[in-house]
Amino acid sequence: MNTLQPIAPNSISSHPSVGTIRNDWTVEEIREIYFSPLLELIYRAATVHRLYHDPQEVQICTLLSVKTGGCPEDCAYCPQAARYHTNIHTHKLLDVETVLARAREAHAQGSTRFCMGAAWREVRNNRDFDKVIEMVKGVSALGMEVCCTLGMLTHEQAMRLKEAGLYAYNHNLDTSEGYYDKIITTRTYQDRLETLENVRQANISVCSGGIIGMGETHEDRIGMLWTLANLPQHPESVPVNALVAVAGTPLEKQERVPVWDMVRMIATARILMPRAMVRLSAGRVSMSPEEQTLCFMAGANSIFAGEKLLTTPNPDVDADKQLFQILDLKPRKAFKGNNNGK
Ligand code: SAM
Ligand code: DTB
Ligand code: SF4
Repeated sequence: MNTLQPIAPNSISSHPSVGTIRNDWTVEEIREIYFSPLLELIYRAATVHRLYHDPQEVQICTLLSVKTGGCPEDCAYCPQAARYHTNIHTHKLLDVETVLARAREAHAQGSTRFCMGAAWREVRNNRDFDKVIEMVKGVSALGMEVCCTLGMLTHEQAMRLKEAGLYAYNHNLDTSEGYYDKIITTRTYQDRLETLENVRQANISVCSGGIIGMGETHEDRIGMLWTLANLPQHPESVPVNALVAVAGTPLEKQERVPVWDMVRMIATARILMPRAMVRLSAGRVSMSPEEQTLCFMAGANSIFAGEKLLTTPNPDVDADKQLFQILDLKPRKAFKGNNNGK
């Protein structure tokens, strides 16, 4: 007789709402998930992950900074804010052809999503925006999912990007509403939510997450997840970034966030937003292959590949290839529905 109980009756894995899509999570429920025993949390997240995704598939995205540095904002983590003295190579908007050449390279390396970032507070209706529109058209024509992160966006600008073929837009909440003004004072949480709403209204896939390791509390992390998971529709992509502490920024002295916190954050995001692609984003360069594996086990199914994120280093392409081989992971195809047909 087998007396082993695979799931303890009072464990979170047997919770009635495991794997259901909900937009009415309470802070208390999220807290309970976030603080549950780590292995139980990972198990539950892995279970939810398997209900909605092929666990062997990981989306490979490539980032390119199309306009670097000189940003008027005061985001305390960001090496591109003009007011901090960081050692980055600034440049104005790249040429369309340069960007398309990089996108073709990324595509040849197996990347299916190409994300272009600009150090802007917001999009302005000028010639630079016209150029970005051409970039979007060009990348889209390569058959890649094209994504942009350009700062705040109006409804009209979102519509223009959509018409050009934009697939996704990244705009992070970064942290909780309560901690937000410790990190950024030059725009509000409400501004961020409005941009996300404009993106959603234009029928563009929403990519929104945040950063941990900026001195926030666990409650702040729970608060950010609460806001994301209770949006009228969950973001299709949720990047979880570990702060990359860059010399010259106000957060330069922050200690590296423990991997356990990344795992908790990823697992909780996976349980709250089962259909989303949860992206193990910035910070991979200081994580061992084993630590990254724990993140995949906890439900991460997307990474940025390539030697650089926007301005900071990322793991070697060869090291990533090796890890994919060891774990038997395969790159996810472009434009695959987020619900994996279920
Ligand atoms: N300027 C645009 C904006 O703020 O939306 C787009 C680019 S911005 C660099 C994109 C995101 O990168 C930020 O919202 C933040 O979450 C992330 N990021 C920036 N610097 C980071 C750092 N040092 N460590 C981790 N994530 C960072
Ligand atoms: C996201 O959440 N992380 C990426 C992407 N969205 C744009 C950016 C990470 C930037 C890390 C710091 C840098 O390289 O400048
Ligand atoms: Fe500017 Fe974006 Fe960096 Fe903030 S995160 S300083 S808006 S580039």
